[in-house]
Amino acid sequence: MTLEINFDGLIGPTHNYAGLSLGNIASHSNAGAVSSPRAAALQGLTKMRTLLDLGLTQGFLPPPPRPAAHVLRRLGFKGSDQAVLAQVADEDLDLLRAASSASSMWTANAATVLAAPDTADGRVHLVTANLGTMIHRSLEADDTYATLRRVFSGEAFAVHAPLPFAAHLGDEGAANHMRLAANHGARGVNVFVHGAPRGGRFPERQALRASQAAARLAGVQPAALFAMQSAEAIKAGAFHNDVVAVANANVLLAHPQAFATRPDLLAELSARLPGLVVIETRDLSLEDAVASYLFNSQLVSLPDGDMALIVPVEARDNAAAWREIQTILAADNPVTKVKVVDLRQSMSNGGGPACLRLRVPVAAAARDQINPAFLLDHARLDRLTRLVETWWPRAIAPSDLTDPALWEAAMVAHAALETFLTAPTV
Ligand code: SUG
Repeated sequence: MTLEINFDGLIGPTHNYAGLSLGNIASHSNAGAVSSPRAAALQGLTKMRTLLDLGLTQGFLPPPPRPAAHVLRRLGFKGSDQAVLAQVADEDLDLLRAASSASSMWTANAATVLAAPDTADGRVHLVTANLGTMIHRSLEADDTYATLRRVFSGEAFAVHAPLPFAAHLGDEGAANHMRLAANHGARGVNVFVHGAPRGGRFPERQALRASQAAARLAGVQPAALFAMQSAEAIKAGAFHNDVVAVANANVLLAHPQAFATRPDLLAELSARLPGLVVIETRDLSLEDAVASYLFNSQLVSLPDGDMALIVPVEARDNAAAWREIQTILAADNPVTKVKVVDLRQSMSNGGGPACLRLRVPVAAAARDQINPAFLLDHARLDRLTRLVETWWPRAIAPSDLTDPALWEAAMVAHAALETFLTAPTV
């Protein structure tokens, strides 16, 4: 029996609104606001609890140390962590902001995951994303690679290093990849969604060559499909495909303007996957899709075989999106349940339910090879919640990013988390 495990990013102690992501409307419009790392992390943990309560298996990935003094040292800054940070605060505030971002929380960008039935050697492949388009995100890649090797250390997994960093090889991981299959254990069709330099006002982050490399590294078979994002979707603020489409097992939920190559893609998918269910919204503008994050819902298979949509409160509060959700629930398809989750802290930086999780499909033997420190049950979730309540800062204003007291508080929080990870599991 193959299960899909959702690994959510634990939101880190420096979560803040620095407006770092061009083309991400929420990040842009909340630039300079006061964040609450503690509330953000608790909202994320409550989402994880919702999934556990639905009977699903839940894991998490820890945030890398931020501010990232260890990365700044590679740029020539010297001395203790505090000395490095003080020097960067003085010389290059933008660099300090990039090094303070807690953006690793959006683990849909951590790696592209290729399921064991679809790979040449029958292992689960994780290709760490280089996130090369945005400086603050690119600083995550090496730490993410180390974390993935720590979590998925068994031979059932192949964890690949990030692709070389180059504008032509931008790779944003699972946010631009969809797997469609009769079920999680069956051989599937892998769809890689990419952009291209088309002269639009926003960057197109995923390069076709990067997607091709991920498919090649894992030996994806049968041949993967490559689909171009529509320029209109990117222009409306869909900086990743998972802002306008989500797939689970044999169901594809998408905005009709998600793909530049929609007719070809849908025809090819239907030919390859008998039993494919395509749900497209009927009356939702791209603007409402981006504002509500309806397509950034998690679409999950429940133990009883039905599917649930885990939607952000913004999708409930957007009249057009909520109507579409009711239509989906009433129609003849596997989606029978909706759960509404409050992720406002993450949403204000453009991260919805699906951004916060990396899906890893595993058969029982592979499941046993996952480092148990990164799997959660209710007791461990309670412990993690208490840890966040104790150590995570309550608020970060933009000016706090240069405050040594914040750096110290973040280091203490990271150390407490490391103790949690290395303490015997309960
Ligand atoms: O890369 N936001 C992230 C949001 C990523 C969402 N992930 C998926 N769609 N899968 C990004 O744009 C904002 C950080 C800031 O502005 O401080 C940010 O990086």
